[in-house]
Amino acid sequence: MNHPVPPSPSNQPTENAEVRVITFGTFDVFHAGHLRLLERARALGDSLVVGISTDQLNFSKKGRAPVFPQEERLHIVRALRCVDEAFLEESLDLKREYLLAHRASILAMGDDWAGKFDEFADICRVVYFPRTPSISTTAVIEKIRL
Ligand code: C2G
Repeated sequence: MNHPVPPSPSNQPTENAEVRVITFGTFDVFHAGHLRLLERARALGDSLVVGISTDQLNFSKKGRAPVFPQEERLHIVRALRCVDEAFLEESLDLKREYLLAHRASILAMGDDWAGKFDEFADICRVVYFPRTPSISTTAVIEKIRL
């Protein structure tokens, strides 16, 4: 179930303003769960910008280097039809700066982050989508290892 946080005035799109959606992720060993998240996020607005975790940030988040280096993950995500723009996310602490810099109206994330970004409801709408069950980068890596 989506957990929309009530919209607030500041980044709210006026009548004809472009609804800019933003999301963040590592998107390593890209799979259908990642694609479904991006397509659902894009469908919320007029454009989608994606923050791709740097290799260093991923290491600090997950304690391991990603399989695909940041430039390749950035290239893959930028090539997707549902993605209008992508940039490298250097730190989890810069979210508010990224939201303002990209004039985001909506922040969309998978519900494994449910509630974690509600603090940004003062500048944009925050939406959490149900994760795609039974697929994850970790499970893909395990499968390949076997
Ligand atoms: N996702 C999903 N279903 C899956 C796997 C992932 O919907 N089966 C979603 C996640 O919820 C996330 C996005 O796909 O919204 C990217 O997932 P990850 O690459 O695992 O991203 P994560 O490491 O959680 O990074 O600043 C926030 C972080 O950068 C998020």
